[in-house]
Amino acid sequence: MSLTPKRPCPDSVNCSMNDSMEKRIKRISVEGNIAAGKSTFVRLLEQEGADWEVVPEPIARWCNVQTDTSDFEELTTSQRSGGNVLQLMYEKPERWAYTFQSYACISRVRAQIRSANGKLRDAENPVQFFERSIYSDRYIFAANLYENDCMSETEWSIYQDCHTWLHSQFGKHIELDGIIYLRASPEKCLDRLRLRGREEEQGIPLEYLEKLHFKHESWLQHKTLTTDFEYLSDVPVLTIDVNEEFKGNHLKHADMIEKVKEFLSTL
Ligand code: UDP
Ligand code: DCM
Ligand code: MG
Repeated sequence: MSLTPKRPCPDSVNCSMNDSMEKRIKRISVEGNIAAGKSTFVRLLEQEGADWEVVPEPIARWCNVQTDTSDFEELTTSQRSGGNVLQLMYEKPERWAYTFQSYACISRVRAQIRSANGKLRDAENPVQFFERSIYSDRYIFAANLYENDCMSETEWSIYQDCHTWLHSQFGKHIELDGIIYLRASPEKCLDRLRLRGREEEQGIPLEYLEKLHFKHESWLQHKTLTTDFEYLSDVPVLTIDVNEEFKGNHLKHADMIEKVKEFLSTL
């Protein structure tokens, strides 16, 4: 058993007065292609017990952009309805990719930081599971859009600069101890994407999922992707094949939970 924590305990956000007990939250990101099954999987984890907390991707915000509710006191219901920046991005990526990716990253940081709160205070072995991370935002999605000419050089430079700054400010609250990679073929993801039927995504072609798949593979399988965040290359990865159905299969659920527990015990 290692006596040196891989990630130093940051401060009061995650370490209460029990610092002396070296009680700290482990943070695990659940990564995977669009519609691989991440949300389904984290819902299973959430049911596992009081020591485990889940931070879902703030997709609702992306489909209905809102400012603080107090800003809308004078507005009617229809005026309050926010824009759907996910839809805008898929309809016209060269116009909206930068806007979407900036907002996706900021809203994710906000959700993940807000979550470091009371629920886990009394947990013996507190774990937070994030649905994706700011690393996949940048190195999978934003990079892919830039490489496919949906962001200009200037937009890409600004995005990277802001991302690096966000990490320098909030990194200590959202840095990862482990990654769970839900691995599925692009074809399987396309099936599930259609099954889920999120309207904004129905025009996504297989080719787009293939590009994202190869990026996930080079990051988490082949480990050939380099990032600006040195610690990331040493973060352990648990890969779970999700090509086979697991939703509603209790035997499979138990098996997956067991794998996660085993993985956590090594961190
Ligand atoms: N799904 C399924 N079988 C599985 C896992 C997922 O049919 O074993 C379905 C799930 O109900 C949803 C779609 O696949 O309709 C995408 O799953 P999810 O939203 O969990 O994927 P994510 O995009 O979060 O990775
Ligand atoms: N998404 C994106 N860029 C990001 C993060 C997410 O384009 N940085 C998109 C991909 C999906 C949706 O948002 O359309 C997230 O849903 P899912 O959980 O299905 O991957
Ligand atoms: Mg999801």
